[in-house]
Amino acid sequence: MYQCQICTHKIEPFISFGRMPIANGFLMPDQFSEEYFYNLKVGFCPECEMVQLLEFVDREKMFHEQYAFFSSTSSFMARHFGMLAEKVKCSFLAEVRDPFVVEIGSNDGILLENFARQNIRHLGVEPSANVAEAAREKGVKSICAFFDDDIARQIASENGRADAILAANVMCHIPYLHSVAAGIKILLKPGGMFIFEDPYLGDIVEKTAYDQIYDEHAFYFSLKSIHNLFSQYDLEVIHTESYNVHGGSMRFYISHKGIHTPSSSVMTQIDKECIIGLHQHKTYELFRKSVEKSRDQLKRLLLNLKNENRRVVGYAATSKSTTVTNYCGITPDILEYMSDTTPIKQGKYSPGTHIPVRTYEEFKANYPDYALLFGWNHAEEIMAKEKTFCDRNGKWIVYVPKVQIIG
Ligand code: DWN
Ligand code: SAH
Repeated sequence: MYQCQICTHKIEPFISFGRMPIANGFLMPDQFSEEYFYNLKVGFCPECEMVQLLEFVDREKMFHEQYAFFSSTSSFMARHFGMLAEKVKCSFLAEVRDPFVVEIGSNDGILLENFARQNIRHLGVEPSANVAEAAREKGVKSICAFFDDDIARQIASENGRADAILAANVMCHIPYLHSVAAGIKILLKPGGMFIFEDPYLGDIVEKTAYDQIYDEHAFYFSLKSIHNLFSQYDLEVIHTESYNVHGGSMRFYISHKGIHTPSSSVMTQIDKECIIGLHQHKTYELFRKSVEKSRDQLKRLLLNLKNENRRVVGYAATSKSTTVTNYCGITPDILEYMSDTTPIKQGKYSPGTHIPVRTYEEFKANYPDYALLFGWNHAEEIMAKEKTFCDRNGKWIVYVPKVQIIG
């Protein structure tokens, strides 16, 4: 029996992807024999409505001094975070003397650099030492730590409380969310705002975006599950916004209870969640069926191309690709290599399936017949820069929201 991480109620499991390696555990051949695996399974808590992993990987195995994901690899995301920073400055910092901004999971400083440039007091909390160092090199103050209530207390006593606490694509990575919520309660000024965004459960379900499910993503949030958690700490969701980044994300604005009147977005979103059935187990059973269908279609398509002797390579060695390659059985005989712009991944091999990861220059120098778009969430950015690939008859294979060939 599995217990909910949030409310301890019994969880209803609904999908299992089998044995999985660490999503960002790109490795060298001499490490293959010691590769770490766990069981990737997901369940729904009928009590507090949190969708969550059933088995967790130790955080130190995922977030360390060789973390492979650098946020600044997407120029679209840099622009997205630039706009978030402007919004925070105008809406929440403009009236404050000497404001202070904290970011949880600040990675290479992609968001905080927008505050650092204007000498706005800030602090990033980032446990992966290599990306934290990249942020420092940009002038972004960063401490190397996992955020929790102890760190929150320490930051508040050394710097005072924060006017804004920001967190992008990190809250869903933290299994011990009670400690995080307690930390927000301690660190946030009475009139301050906690703003976080993560891939949204409604989008994952509606688009069959099953590759958002991997070790780092402990939770898949709905507004209802977020409300149920934070209300226990006298914190309330006062506004939500949807964005199309990372395949569909929800931004939550949270303040101390009773300070702001919630906007109409909150009730509207709760109603929408009811309509799409995020509160019902049967929605997740249907999701599982769609995932299995998607896997079978992608596998069939790739095997057909292999039989026709077509060259197929992966485009972007994303964390998400680890779920797809391992779950669908995509091996080096099917996929020649994966192209990626991140130096730390290049020359290594994909977790579990051991497909070589090569440079982007290699892709450009010798275009394949097909590119399997593992970075489908960046499709607009990627397709805009890959016009020559299409002009030379190259085709894209995408699998979200459905398996299809484009071009
Ligand atoms: O939640 C998470 C999100 C925010 O980022 C983390 N757990 C880890 C990571 O997930 P991901 O690896 O699936 O992220 P992306 O942003 O979908 O993919 C990034 C990878 O794609 C990088 O290795 C760089 C690569 N890439 C590329 O090769 N060419 C990306 C772009 C935009 C490109 O043009
Ligand atoms: N905010 C960035 C990075 C997201 S990747 C973006 O949106 O692109 C998730 C990041 O959270 C990683 O850099 C990881 O090291 C960090 N992280 C994981 N657990 C954390 C925790 N408990 N506290 C703070 N950061 C954490």
